[in-house]
Amino acid sequence: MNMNHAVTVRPVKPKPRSLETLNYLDGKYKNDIAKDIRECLTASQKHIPCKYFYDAYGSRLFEDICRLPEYYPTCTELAILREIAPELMGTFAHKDLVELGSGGNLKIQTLLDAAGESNRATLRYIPVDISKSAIVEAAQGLLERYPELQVLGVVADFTSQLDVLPTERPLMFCFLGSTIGNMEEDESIAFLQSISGNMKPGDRLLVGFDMVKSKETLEAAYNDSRGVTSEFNKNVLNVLNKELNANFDPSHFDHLAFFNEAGSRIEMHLMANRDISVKLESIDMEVEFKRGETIHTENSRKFTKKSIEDMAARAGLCIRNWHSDRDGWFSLVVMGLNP
Ligand code: SAH
Ligand code: AVI
Repeated sequence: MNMNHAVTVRPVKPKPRSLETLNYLDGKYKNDIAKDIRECLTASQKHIPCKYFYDAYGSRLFEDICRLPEYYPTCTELAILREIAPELMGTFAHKDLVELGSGGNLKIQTLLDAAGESNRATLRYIPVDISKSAIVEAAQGLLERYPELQVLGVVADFTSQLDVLPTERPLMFCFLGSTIGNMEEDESIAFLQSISGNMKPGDRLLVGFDMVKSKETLEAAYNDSRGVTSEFNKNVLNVLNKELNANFDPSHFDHLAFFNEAGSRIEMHLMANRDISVKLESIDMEVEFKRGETIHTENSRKFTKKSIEDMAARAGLCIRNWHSDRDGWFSLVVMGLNP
């Protein structure tokens, strides 16, 4: 061998795998929002489905909410996740990790770190979200951090399109952040049933639940002093302006968030601060608001151990493991199919 031509071999960092995305929302989103808003703004209590919060700006605002000192759910859930991640992920290989309503990538990083590089190289992470920008931004960050990871981003509505998900490999579904609390009770049971319809024996579902606690703590989390939650709430009007060619002026509405004890839920509303008339040109609609009238924009249900057990039973799922913080503010529950 001619040593003059010897080549120094250096370990090569694997090239980040590219992100594969499947978009099942093109076309559907426009039709859904037109139909939903026509119905919801003509109801006696005007309302807007909370999935419409999450355009690119709304997704970023939610990330800002997660960093607020008053918004305890994120840091409380993360602390529990850090504790249980080694047990959940230590042997997680050759499986799919499906995250419904994935948003940013902070929480999933905790699980992926615990999986370790050799497991990570065999698993596939499948984030599912209505917000394409959230999926792309989060996945790009993950691929930088874990070049060995395979990511399949799915842009879809998880309330109606779960059947598009691959199910051939063993699965763990994650539904974190207490997003389940943004559904009505019956809706959440139907949703859990549709997940269990995609599960095989041995598959798992990890769900985050925000628990009932003092009214003061709850209301502070949705009325932060920096006004980020207010901006998030009002942004839904910008979404309607953009998607339906409407002319809402968000400054004509005030943010309102309070704990409805009887319903065990935080309610968010937008309250008209004057008499208003709004045109939504794309759906040929005009809507009047009296001063003081509200648009109900979100419910965020708060749970007890009993309400969670009842829900799992009604959905035909069994609870395998239960994890909470010391104060009982948040619970992470591992569910499986009934034996
Ligand atoms: N899981 C993350 C984000 C929670 S925010 C966390 O725990 O911090 C709720 C997420 O669900 C947002 O990213 C939003 O875009 C998504 N989402 C809301 N409704 C949805 C729907 N119907 N289908 C798919 N994604 C939805
Ligand atoms: C995504 N979801 C669980 C949040 C919640 O707390 O209900 C959305 C949110 N709304 C206001 N602040 C945060």
